[in-house]
Amino acid sequence: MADIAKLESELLAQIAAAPDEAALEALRVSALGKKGSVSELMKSLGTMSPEERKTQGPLLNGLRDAVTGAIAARKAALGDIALNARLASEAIDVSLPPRPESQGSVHPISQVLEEITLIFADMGFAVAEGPDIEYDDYNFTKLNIPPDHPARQMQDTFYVAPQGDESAHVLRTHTSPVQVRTMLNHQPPIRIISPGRTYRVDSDATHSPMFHQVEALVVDRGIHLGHLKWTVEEFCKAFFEIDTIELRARPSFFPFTEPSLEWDMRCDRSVPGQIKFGTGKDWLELGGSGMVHPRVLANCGIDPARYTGFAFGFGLDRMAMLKYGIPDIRSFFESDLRWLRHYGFAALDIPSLDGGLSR
Ligand code: FA5
Repeated sequence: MADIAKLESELLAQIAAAPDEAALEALRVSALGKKGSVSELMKSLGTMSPEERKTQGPLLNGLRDAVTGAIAARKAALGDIALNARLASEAIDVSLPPRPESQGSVHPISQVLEEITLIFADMGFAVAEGPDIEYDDYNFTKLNIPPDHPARQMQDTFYVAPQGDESAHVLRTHTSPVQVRTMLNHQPPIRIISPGRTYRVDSDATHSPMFHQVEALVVDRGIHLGHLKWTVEEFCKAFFEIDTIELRARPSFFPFTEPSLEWDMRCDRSVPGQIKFGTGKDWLELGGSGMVHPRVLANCGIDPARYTGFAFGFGLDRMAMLKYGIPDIRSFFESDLRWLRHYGFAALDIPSLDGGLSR
């Protein structure tokens, strides 16, 4: 018994003093391995008389458990020590000035987002936001797309695991659920844009599984299609930085707007690799829009007998591609520094309506 207690205290002292994981592993093998000191003692149980086994068995089991527990505790402590040492050695002082040889630049998506926000702020729009992981109810049902409705197939959806409550969630397939969030929380007048990330099961040169949209929503008394047309027109003139543009509205279908329209802008693509706006015989697709469906207003607590509204949703990445001549949407998200140096914007050149959006 004295031997067991002595062995235990020796082993526990060695374990506590083990300087690293390799030394700890060597100790584990020498105590608990096939031929380890503790294992050998455990084997001797088989040669003992039943009486001896009754007294020695619990003592030996206690020894084995104490050594196993001490090794696990030391292993966790050594892991913490290693992590803290790594955190200390890799610490970055974010208050240091930038190195002159590594100049950062603004990503074209951030630039375009800044430009669009500025244009709409000038027209009196506030910016509203919503989460990337959205209620299925807000992404679809409240927007007049009930479960099992074929319109759900218009957008290939990433469904996500339950988020700890009863509600079904998705990665939002468009920025339109921000309309729902805004209307549920505010009565008209409403005038918002909501730029942000959106997700669909989609990937090629003009489609990305993660992309950006900007949504606009206006709800008030007497809002009509003329307001929608004027807003799209003014926005396009400011964004593409040209005074004359020609827009074309095509009838379309979205379950959450009635009537629904898609907008095209006149352009000239006769010179390969170039695009000129406001002239030419080609048309460029901008995005979808329409008058907010009365059922959507009612679903969100707004009286459709008193109020009407318009909404539109444009692809922000596509607008950046058009404005800055970027041929492939996937390159936005490849984190290639050479690409960013070519297409990026100087960090301190903040866009302004009078100083130039894209200087
Ligand atoms: C919508 O998402 C509607 N929520 C737009 C809307 C808002 C209509 C308000 C009416 C009222 P659509 O699925 O057409 O519509 O997408 C809008 C734009 O997002 C497209 O014109 C396109 O520019 C962009 N887009 C769609 N899928 C992708 C993708 N996978 N990658 C990049 N851009 C995409």
